Amino acid sequence: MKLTEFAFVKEFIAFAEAGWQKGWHERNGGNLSYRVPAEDIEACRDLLDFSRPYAPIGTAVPALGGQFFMVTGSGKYMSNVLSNPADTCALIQLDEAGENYRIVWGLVNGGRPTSELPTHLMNHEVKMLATDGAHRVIYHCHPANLIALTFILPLEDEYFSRELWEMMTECPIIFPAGIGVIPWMVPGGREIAVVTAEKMKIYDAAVWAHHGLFCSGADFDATFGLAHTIEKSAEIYIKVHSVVEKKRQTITKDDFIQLAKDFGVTLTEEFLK
Ligand code: 2HA
Ligand code: ZN
Repeated sequence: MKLTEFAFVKEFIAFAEAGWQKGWHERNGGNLSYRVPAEDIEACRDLLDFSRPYAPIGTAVPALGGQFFMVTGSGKYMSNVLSNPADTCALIQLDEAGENYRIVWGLVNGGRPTSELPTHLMNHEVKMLATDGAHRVIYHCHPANLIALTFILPLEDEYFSRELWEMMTECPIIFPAGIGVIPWMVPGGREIAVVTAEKMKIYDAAVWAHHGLFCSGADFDATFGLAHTIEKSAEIYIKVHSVVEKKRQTITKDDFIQLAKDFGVTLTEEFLK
């Protein structure tokens, strides 16, 4: 059996292709990572090569020490994952300290894991601890409508959360905590990773102003679904405000309270002003 025949790798590849089809991954934009369960690693261990050297992650994620992650490669195109996963993706293992990684499969023509590896791993650490190990997927994409909103709305969690909730009735059920907003920062390093991980302690999604979106989820479907919902909601905002300056009617605070009650979700109260 080849690694690409394992269910988790097939799902990873299908996810990358779906994101590409959505138009969220121009050129080498965006990246994806999956914290692989220990039993899957046991099942594919014979296919892994543990001879490659360790390299620094650029940050420390001690709670993730020893774990394995499927990641897209730095500079690789999401559009090529389906046709050539072994060239575009890697399975990496962290050392026990969670400070270095080594490639155990993939990137067969050279290269490194995603340039956003510090943010991916710091988000994985935060979400693993916050969800008792449930969350395993971290996804970064460049969806146009959400990025457009970062030029229009105040860069505050409250504005983004409330406006996105208002655009589609099921949004507050899908992201009841809301969404975090991070001002423009240089991507690719530890600094943006630290700020993003702080937001991910509270939310399952964070927007990087004028750049894109990060989402976390328990599985591939939930994570893709969250990104899709947020971007669709942003698209509705753009459509509405392309026609009128001000909404004629909307979902009200009382509507949100009723919705939360009936669906058994807790909405972040300060966003309901
Ligand atoms: O090019 O999206 O944020 C990959 C990225 C970096
Ligand atoms: Zn990006």
